[in-house]
Amino acid sequence: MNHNGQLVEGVLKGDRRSIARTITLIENNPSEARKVISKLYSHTGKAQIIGITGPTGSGKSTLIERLVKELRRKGKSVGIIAVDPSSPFTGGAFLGDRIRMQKHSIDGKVFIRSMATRNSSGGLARATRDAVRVLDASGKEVAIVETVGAGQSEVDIRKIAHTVVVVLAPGLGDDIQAIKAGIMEIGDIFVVNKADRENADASVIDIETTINMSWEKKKWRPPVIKTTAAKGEGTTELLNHISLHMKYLENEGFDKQRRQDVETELAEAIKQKTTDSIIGELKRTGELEELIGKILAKKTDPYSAADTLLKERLKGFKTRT
Ligand SMILES: Nc1nc2c(ncn2[C@@H]2O[C@H](COP(=O)(O)OP(=O)(O)O)[C@@H](O)[C@H]2O)c(=O)[nH]1
Ligand SMILES: [Mg+2]
Repeated sequence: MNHNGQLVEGVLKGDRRSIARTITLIENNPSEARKVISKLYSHTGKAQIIGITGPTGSGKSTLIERLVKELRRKGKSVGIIAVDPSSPFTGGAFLGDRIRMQKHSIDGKVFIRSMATRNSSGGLARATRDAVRVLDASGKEVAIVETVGAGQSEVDIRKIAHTVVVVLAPGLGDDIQAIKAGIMEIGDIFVVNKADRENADASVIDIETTINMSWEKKKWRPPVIKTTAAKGEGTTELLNHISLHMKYLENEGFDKQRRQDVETELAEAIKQKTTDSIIGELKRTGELEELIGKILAKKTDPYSAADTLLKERLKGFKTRT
């Protein structure tokens, strides 16, 4: 069996080293990783995927630690992917997360992994989605993805998670206003963490008011839950609401959403593949250099050059690009 085959077998057995290596492959060698993901794909779709997002410092990691504890108590296996674009491997927050989470990783039913921004333009989003698939295929019943919210991350957590939990904290002041603009549409559940602070109730009312303005009747109405993650308070209620949301999804337009996601992903894969092969060939033949020269000399322009190139190579496709 080749190396990829061993990885696939290992992941399917839930072997943590294979899971870790596959995620490393996803980060470092996307084209090789695609082969592994292709083999794992039919084994995915079973895990419940929860996105935890919100500004740095609101208590996401602390909350996740509590959720994991409760899920473990219920006997569920859990995988966690922490995406933190601001802190790669030297970041304090990352180390803090790691040390706190370590308690759980001793337990064989919990897998924790952090991912950092490496290659831009969709790279991290794709890597995160595929990493979640690895956890799913490995048999983790719940996969939790931690991301920094509101336009600060290129990862669109809505496209990855079944349920998106937005974690805010009182006392973020004006930040809350700015954050709310981008974050209100993405939350299925809102959490006001650090409820031990005095202005927690004001934050809850504030968020409730905002939800009431945008919420369309008959649709899921995002609940607002107070938690004190530091003490483990409110986490049971949060888990209950996550389950309720999952039930809601099972009854409502869930499939339609997934169709849309698959279409987007397929389109992305086609784009990637065609771009890679066309650019690759142009580089090999030296045509790319030649074209760049012509564009620089104003003999042609990037649009016309692309049109001419594609006309030849995409014969048979009727749609104009
Ligand atoms: N007072 C208070 N502090 C908390 C609570 N939850 C987390 N914190 C603290 O807030 C800081 C940021 O927490 P962290 O989980 O790393 O936030 P993240 O950046 O959103 O992942 C840490 O110092 C936590 O100990 C809470 O419920 N109450
Ligand atoms: Mg964190």
